[in-house]
Amino acid sequence: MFRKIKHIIDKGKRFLITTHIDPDGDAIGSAFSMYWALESLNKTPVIILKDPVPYRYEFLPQPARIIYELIDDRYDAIFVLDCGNFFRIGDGYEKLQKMGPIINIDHHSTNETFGLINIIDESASSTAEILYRLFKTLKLKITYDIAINIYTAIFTDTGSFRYNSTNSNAFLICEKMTTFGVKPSYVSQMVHENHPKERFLLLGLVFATLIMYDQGRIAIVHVTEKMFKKTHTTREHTDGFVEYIREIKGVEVAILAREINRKKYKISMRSKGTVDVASICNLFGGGGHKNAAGCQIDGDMEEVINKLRKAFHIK
Ligand SMILES: [Mn+2]
Repeated sequence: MFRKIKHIIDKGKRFLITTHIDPDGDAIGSAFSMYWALESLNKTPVIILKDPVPYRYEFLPQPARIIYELIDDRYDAIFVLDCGNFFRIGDGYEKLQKMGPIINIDHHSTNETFGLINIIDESASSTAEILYRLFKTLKLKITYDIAINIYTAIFTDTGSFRYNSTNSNAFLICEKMTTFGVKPSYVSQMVHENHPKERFLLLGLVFATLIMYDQGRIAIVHVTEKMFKKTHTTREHTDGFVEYIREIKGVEVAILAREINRKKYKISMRSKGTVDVASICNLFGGGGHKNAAGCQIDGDMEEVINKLRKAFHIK
């Protein structure tokens, strides 16, 4: 598979790179490292994003060619990275099929294999880990710009080397990236200690909504449009909230419900390992990993909680 991709890259010139909406560190780090990798091979990569780069990842070397609106065009290949469902690319995703062969690289167990080439490795800590293996096949010279993006993608997708997804490759690759000049303390500070104070005002409001079920094994918090308005924040400021909830003693599943409108919530679930939250989210048409998954549920907060209780068989 990697050889096939190498052949396509060798032959081609123009490449499009994309990832999922609401991009996280692996989405951004994978897309950016792919960009810098292709650039170093004298190719012309373009990144299409449907959301702005979250403030947490603005410290990463920013590619010059990022577009936010899809323009009808032809590419020698389209790399779709870290994206389990084709629609998760965002508005206009169907158009991509006609714009070039799709190369789908991902580590979500629920990946829909929508590409012409699909490289799906559930055992990988992150999509960036798979990309690093690809870069080795390409015999690429790793630059600092590539290295810091790979490091940050692995660092964030393993929850700073704390989650189940933390495997030996995560450490091996990150150690290797430090030899190209990546400073772990710098990445950690940029990712974890660089928030605007408004985020913490929002956090206070969100934590106050905490309810616990099933003898404290399931914890739910929610965030509303009103809370965003009051604290001058947006949904990107909730990044990491659900992970805090999981830190509560005895909690097996942490849930953050974000109001999309009065009748719809976006659900983020995190598990400490015993409960497979991807299968729960699948019941609602979502997906993800065993320990981290998401979906959307229709209804007001009360209805959403009732649906969740039913899904978890809580009386
Ligand atoms: Mn990922």
